[in-house]
Amino acid sequence: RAMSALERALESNNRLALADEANADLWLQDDLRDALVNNELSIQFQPLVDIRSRRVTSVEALARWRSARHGVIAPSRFIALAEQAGLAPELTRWSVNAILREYAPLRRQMPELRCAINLSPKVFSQSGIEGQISAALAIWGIPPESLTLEVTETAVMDDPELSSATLRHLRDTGVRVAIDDFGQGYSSFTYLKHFPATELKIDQSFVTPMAGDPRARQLVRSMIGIAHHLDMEAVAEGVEDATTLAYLAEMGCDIAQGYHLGRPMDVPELLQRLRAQE
Ligand code: G
Ligand code: MN
Repeated sequence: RAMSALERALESNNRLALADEANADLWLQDDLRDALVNNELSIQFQPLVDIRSRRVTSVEALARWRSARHGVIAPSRFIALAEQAGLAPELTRWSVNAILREYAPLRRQMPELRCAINLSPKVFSQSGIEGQISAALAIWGIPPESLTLEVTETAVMDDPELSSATLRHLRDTGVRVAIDDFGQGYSSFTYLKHFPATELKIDQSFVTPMAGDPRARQLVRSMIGIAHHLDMEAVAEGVEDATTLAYLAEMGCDIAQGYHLGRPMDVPELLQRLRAQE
């Protein structure tokens, strides 16, 4: 921190810079490095519900960083920080293992419950990601069919050839692949032609306003059609009320996720929820 203040001081007119004014992101990156080593990140699970049977069929693992110094930091923020700091590989390694460690005992109680993990877009330029995931599955005794990897369109568009080759290899081992936040950001239908995904997750910006917005509904209906015509399951993210869930059921959407069905929760709370459904 002193070094970064010195650097800025040398470039400033008055030759003065205070360390506590130094780039806040650099501090955060430092603390994130420590957080990874000290296990300060925790995992929560959000249920995904089969719309027809109303049963929880899968959970999405979401990382949480509660920092003693900075409070709760959203995943979108610390994942971006990790990428800037070149920590994406460490974060991926940490989260894959931390998630599977908590998921393994859950799966032993409920063998048909699947688990979804979000992959950072940077992961595809990292060598050995396939081996890393297969090794982690073997260590925790989890069959590849129980794991879904969620990747955003943007991740795919960064390097369509590399990412689809990597995902194809993983898909061949039985791992499932979901296109996350579909419809958000820039996308192209070209990649959908060859992309080995098993499910399409419709971005919450279309789903959340459905109850009061006919155009949002028509877009969601169309996206469900795209999913089904390409032999993918349609998943709606950000379902916040019963009206939306009823629309989705009528449209033939397969899976729903959102605050109306369950917020991200820790394992004891999730177990309670799963027992209640039994
Ligand atoms: O990008 P991805 O879809 O993986 O991000 C999931 C994020 O969306 C999580 O941070 C989760 O807490 C949040 N989320 C989940 N369900 C809802 C919901 O119903 N409404 C809103 N606003 N956010 C949600
Ligand atoms: Mn996701």
